[in-house]
Amino acid sequence: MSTTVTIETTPYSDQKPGTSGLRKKVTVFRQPRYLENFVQAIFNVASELKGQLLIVGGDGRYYNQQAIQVILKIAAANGVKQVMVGQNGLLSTPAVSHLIRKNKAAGGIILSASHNPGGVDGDFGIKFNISNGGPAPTSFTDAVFELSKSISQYQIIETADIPLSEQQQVFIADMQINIIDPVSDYAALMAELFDFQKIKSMFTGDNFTMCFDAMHAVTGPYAKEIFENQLSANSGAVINGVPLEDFAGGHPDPNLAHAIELASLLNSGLNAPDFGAASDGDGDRNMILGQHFFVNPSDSLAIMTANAHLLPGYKSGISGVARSLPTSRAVDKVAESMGIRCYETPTGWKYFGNLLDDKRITLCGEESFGSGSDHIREKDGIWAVLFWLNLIAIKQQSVEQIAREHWKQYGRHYYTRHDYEAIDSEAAENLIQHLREQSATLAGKEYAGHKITLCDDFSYRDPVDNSIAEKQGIRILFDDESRIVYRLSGTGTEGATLRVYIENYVTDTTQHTLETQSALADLVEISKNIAQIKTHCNREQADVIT
Ligand code: G16
Repeated sequence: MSTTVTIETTPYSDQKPGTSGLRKKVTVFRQPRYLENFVQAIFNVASELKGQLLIVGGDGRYYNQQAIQVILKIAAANGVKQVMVGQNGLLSTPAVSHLIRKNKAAGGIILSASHNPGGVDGDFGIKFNISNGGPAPTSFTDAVFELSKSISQYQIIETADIPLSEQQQVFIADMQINIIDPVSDYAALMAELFDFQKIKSMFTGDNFTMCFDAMHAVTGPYAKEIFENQLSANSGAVINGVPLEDFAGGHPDPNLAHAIELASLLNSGLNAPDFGAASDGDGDRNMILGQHFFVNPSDSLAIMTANAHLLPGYKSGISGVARSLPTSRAVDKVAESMGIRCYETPTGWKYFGNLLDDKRITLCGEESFGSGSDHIREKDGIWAVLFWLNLIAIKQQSVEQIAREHWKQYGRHYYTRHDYEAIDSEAAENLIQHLREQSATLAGKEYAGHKITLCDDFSYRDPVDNSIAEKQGIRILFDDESRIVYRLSGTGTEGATLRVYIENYVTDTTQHTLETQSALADLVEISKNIAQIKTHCNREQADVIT
């Protein structure tokens, strides 16, 4: 017989969620009552969960299954009526978002630290999604943080762990738990949005080949079912497809620095696959590659916007688009020519939720390898891959041809992000503060022929609920449509990460074949000078350049 017990606890002071939930080292999460405190704080704030359905799953990283057991027992003690859990504790972030919406759940808890490394000494994370399927807004995460600082007890049902390896129905006290296939509902949604028959014919009839790198993270089972089983892609189309607790020691971040096996395959000459893609730990990010060709995520959003009407799920057109502040302004050019609204939001998918719910936008995306649409309320890695596959099948063009034609029509935004990682937090804050202080006086100044027209600290008023987000990044606009943005990452777990985003807009097609870093070299130097990066952070060069 299982009974609810109340456990006395002491609060922690560091449970402030960042850009996307609470992310910390596993060793931090494993401190006594650390996870329990945070989960109880979620249930206290999300009182709507009582008597309702909750979705729970994660990216399979170390501590995923242990955390799910704790969440189930606390959920039962807090009056949740029913929980859906992915088999083996696995659910991608987009799949959770879809399951919340499809089953009218009151919310979902996702265990993931996204693209951060996993394992005993790696990172872990937890975030709450609300009933629209999207990440909880800042007002919610602020309330959880406030509560976590004074929490004195939590409720839990002390009972044996629930086996998660079989699809079955079990109970903890009165709470029903359904352990479900993580893939099938999500795959069915994808088949509604895209022309699976057309993509399949490309694989079976045209000898088209692809390689998808699941990076030993959550998308392996999704990719195998959708690409290999349903779309008959070439055998071996999915690599690193078995989810592992430590991602085989890798960094499940779909970019050229971390998806090295995939990148070298696509650059391997005559036998290279026609199309390459990768996703991250929890399956919401994507990287798109052609043979010897990288699609910048900001360009990907612009190309999707320009072509969405060709795809079944979007044939009635799109209402508008949104991008985060640091995402390049390539999509703005498309929106302008289509006569639709383009919103600029702070970094974080949560800011797109209201715009999607209000039907102001259909597509949205971020420079951080994220794109998505109104089909769910999270960014979606496999969705982006299917979007590109469907587009290639329709246009019968290579990835590179599609991108180059796009640049010809709309101009090219050369774009790069320079990350200075694990710098001293105080030094990073000082650098930003220094920029803020300078901002009023920078307009009008000229650096190597680029004249500054505007410098400010970006703030955003949500047009739907009028909430305001301030201090979201320093942006510097130049008169030739080039731009530099500075902000501190909200997802790291060590010190601070300064991100510097640099772009330049070029309409002359004869200048569209330059190597990105050389095309932006002068602006990179300007970005170092204006922010005095060496003085503040003692760094000559960025640690990661994407
Ligand atoms: C999260 C957010 C994204 C954001 C990204 C980068 O992605 O969901 O909206 O763009 O972090 O954030 P930052 O620059 O603050 O590190 P993910 O995939 O980590 O959940």
